Amino acid sequence: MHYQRRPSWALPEAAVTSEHLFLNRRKVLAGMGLGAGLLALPGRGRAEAGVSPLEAAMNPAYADAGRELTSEELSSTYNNFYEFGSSKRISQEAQRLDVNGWTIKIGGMVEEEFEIGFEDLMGRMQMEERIVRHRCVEAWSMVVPWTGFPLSELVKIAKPLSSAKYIKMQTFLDPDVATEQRAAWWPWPYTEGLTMDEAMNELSFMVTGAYGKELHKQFGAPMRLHTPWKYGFKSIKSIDRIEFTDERPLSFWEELADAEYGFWANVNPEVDHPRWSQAEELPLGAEEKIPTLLYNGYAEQVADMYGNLPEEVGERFWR
Ligand SMILES: Nc1nc2c(c(=O)[nH]1)N[C@H]1C(S)=C(S)[C@@H](COP(=O)(O)O)O[C@H]1N2
Ligand SMILES: [Mo]
Repeated sequence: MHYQRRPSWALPEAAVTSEHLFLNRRKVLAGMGLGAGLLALPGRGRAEAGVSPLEAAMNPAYADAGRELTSEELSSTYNNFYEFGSSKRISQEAQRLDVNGWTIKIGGMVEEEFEIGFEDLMGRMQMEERIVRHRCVEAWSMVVPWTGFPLSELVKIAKPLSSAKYIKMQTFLDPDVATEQRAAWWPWPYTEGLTMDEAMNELSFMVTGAYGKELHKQFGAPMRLHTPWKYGFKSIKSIDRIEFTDERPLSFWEELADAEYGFWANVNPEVDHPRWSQAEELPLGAEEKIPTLLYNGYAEQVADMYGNLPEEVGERFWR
């Protein structure tokens, strides 16, 4: 990757943060038409424009999550990435992941199957930044500034057939690197899926960076999904395979415990997990719990999609 600026890891933390916030303020202003030509060039991909993740323009619709940003120190040292172990402290283990030469296979019900290099894909995308809430099914939450592009843009490149009803995504499989993948009781590789409507929703986001830097490995480098209105386990990390299908994909946690972790997993404070309440959540670093919101507070963007769901989905829709 050719960076216009010094890579972020070469900067002391304090400098990174202030520079990052400074850039964002400029870009939000520009996005609202108040700045002086500082917005990233519209219609141009990252490689073409020769910009780094630091250059992504803030999406003004998601410039403020209405809650305090979670510090990078906390969010990057408290992770769920079971490939590297079932504790939250896997950030060191995850550094074993090698993202050089990463490719993504795209197949199933598409006009033509293909494989694309991560760098290539990035070059074709208009990068943006969004600050969004994340609610884990375990009742902790965080607010992170992600960089990336809408999943819908990737779907356009993939050219699914009109008969495709779902998108299925998978994480890499490499037990040499991910030690927990040697344990046979897990249904590796980690798999997740969305309906095509959900995949095309503006909130479905492919994350390739966080806090104005390249994505840390423990966050799911080089590319992970983020669906902020669903419980966190839907937001699959380190994706290397995408398939379009007319059959509902069976996801990792659903296969393990379908009474607890369903396909839909939409956030709802009124439907408890079988073993705990979902009414509240504890933001990482906070002392006190806060109320959990319907669709994690994103009903405006997503509620429309669920008007005609069949009765039999019932409670499963919320877990
Ligand atoms: N491949 C993979 N993706 C995953 C997981 C995982 O174990 N493996 N955990 C999920 C869960 S439960 C959550 S809450 C989020 C955590 O993301 P974070 O570590 O960036 O906070 O990632 C999700 N994506
Ligand atoms: Mo989670």
